[in-house]
Amino acid sequence: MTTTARLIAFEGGEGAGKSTQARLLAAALEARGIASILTREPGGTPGAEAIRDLLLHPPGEGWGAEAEALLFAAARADHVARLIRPALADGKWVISDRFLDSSRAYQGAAGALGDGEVRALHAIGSGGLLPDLTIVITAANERVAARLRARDGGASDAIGGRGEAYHARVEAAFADFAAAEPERFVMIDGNGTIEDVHARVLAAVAPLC
Ligand code: Z5A
Repeated sequence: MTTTARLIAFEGGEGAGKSTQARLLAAALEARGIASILTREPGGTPGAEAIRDLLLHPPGEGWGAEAEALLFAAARADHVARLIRPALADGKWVISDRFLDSSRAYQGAAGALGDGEVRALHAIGSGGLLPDLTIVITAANERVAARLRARDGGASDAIGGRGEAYHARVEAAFADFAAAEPERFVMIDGNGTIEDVHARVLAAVAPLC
């Protein structure tokens, strides 16, 4: 099937179900004959995956707020230039598990940088590329905690391991972004079964197909 190439980003807090739903959406598009690639941030290219490791398992005393934001922007610049833009130019849909709005939420709203600074880094690094649709998945804290306990057994990385207040600011930031730009964002209820949530995602994406 011929459709306009689209960039779709999944966003939300840790364990909300983004990776699961990104995978299911890519498979559903393929089943309809829509060529798509599934990717993630930080990561998606060899260089960006190497930066991911530096970010999630920092050497030494860890990164300062500015260095962390620059590393996320650098990983995204490589990802956009080497994978996302070529795929879009090829007519493919790109489904990204996290993108710019994670930097706006984690390094901007919950961290030490302002939204203007995060967007300025994105303008320099990635030409300001924005998703056609950003799907924010939210789920009740206790459900998410149970999912993460079952999957990770309490282990976390440098960012997932930050305090509750930090993660609450991230959640609030995604809701604020969605309220400010309703044409680019959709909030999806991530409670219920994986299939329930997938059906909500398909309904949100249908107008773009
Ligand atoms: N970060 C940043 O600070 N700035 C940036 O610019 C970017 C990222 C791009 C990346 O870590 C970290 O980097 C992240 C933000 C920061 N840290 N935090 N927090 P990551 O990629 O390793 O982690 P994540 O993005 O938070 O993903 P995650 O922990 O894998 O969560 P998820 O993708 O939302 O969930 P999932 O893997 O789909 O599901 C989690 C488990 O729940 C799994 O076992 C599923 O089978 C299960 N699951 C999913 N959905 C359901 C439902 N509906 N019912 C029952 N069980 C379910």
